[in-house]
Amino acid sequence: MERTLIPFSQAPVVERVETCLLDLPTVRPHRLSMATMQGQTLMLVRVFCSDGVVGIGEGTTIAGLSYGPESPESMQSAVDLYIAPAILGADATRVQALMQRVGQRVKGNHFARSAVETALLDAHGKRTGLPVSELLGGRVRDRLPVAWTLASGDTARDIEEAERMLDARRHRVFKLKIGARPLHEDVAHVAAIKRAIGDRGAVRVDVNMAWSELEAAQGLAALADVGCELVEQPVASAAALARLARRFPVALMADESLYGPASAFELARVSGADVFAVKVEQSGGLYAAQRVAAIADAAGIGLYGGTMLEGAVGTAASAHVFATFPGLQWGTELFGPLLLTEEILAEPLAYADFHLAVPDGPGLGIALDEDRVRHFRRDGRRARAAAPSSATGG
Ligand code: MUC
Ligand code: MG
Repeated sequence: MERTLIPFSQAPVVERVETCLLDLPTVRPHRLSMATMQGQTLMLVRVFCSDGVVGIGEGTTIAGLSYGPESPESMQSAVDLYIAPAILGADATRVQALMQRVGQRVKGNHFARSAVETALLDAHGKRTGLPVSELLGGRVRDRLPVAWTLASGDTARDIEEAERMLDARRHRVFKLKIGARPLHEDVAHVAAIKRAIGDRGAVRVDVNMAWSELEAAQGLAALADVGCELVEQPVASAAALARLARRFPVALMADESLYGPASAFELARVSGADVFAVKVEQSGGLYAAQRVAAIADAAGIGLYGGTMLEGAVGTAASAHVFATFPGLQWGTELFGPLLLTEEILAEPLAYADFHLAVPDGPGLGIALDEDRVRHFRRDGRRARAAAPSSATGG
């Protein structure tokens, strides 16, 4: 059957791009080796197209500039000042071509670019009636196992939290954030939690690059002894990570060392990790995350679906991507929305029985609760209410 291509002049174009920052509280302070988070800031992007379709995307990082080179504010200005002008007026249906054009004009800025790519794919999915996972080649699973991060900073409180998650059948894989305390204290903390959980759950740790290579060698041996099954990014250097790999009976996972396909290729070339934590934003977008996964697959490296503690929009985008990975041997940690006290979707993402259901509606398959978004906008109602007496002062 012959198909008629839409003539270029009739293709919907990108008409307007809008951004805003949402400040949302977390359910408890979240302690990482480099910062303690009291809240999370989401940078939301909306892409308005001439056919009336609006796509949404999210750029989110951890603790301002503590985790990586982009902050919510830098993402917002990168989108407003550089990425939006590169796509305005262009065919909104050619998402890869649009992102190629963005890549020619905007170097780095992976998180900001990922947010816009998400919005374009959401729009195109809504336009065609297809979930983003299908635009990306098709999902191989409808639900994803979801780990939870224990990071209250207190061992007893973490154990109590893990017990609640197990009872509720929400999570049975626990990632512990360590690296801020002396090594022996961290190992005692991990040992106590593993002892309490026993065979009911798995324990992994994320050091967020806090250790020297020597500390890592000591730490990996001790952590393997207390039943920890995986250690994520213990050191900053990719070369040191490669030297540590397979010397200890514990899986070694790369996170911060992975920032797109080229770094994935280099790590795979030197057999630098057992597992890749694929993060959509860190990879540079949804397509780039799939390329990172393909490199891992080809190299026999296991896959894990990582998070930047995104809210619901970024989490849904990641879920669509991870649903397309042929192998997802280590599950995911797409729990970001559960760390926030506030819901911003009309219909929350569905977490049940240790899994997240991948939304199956068109695009990302989610809808924002616009009233709540207005409420939590940095320049919105809540911010105005908190401003000193100017509201009544005239
Ligand atoms: C990271 O480093 O992996 C993921 C879970 C969490 O608590 O922090 C993130 C970032
Ligand atoms: Mg990590």
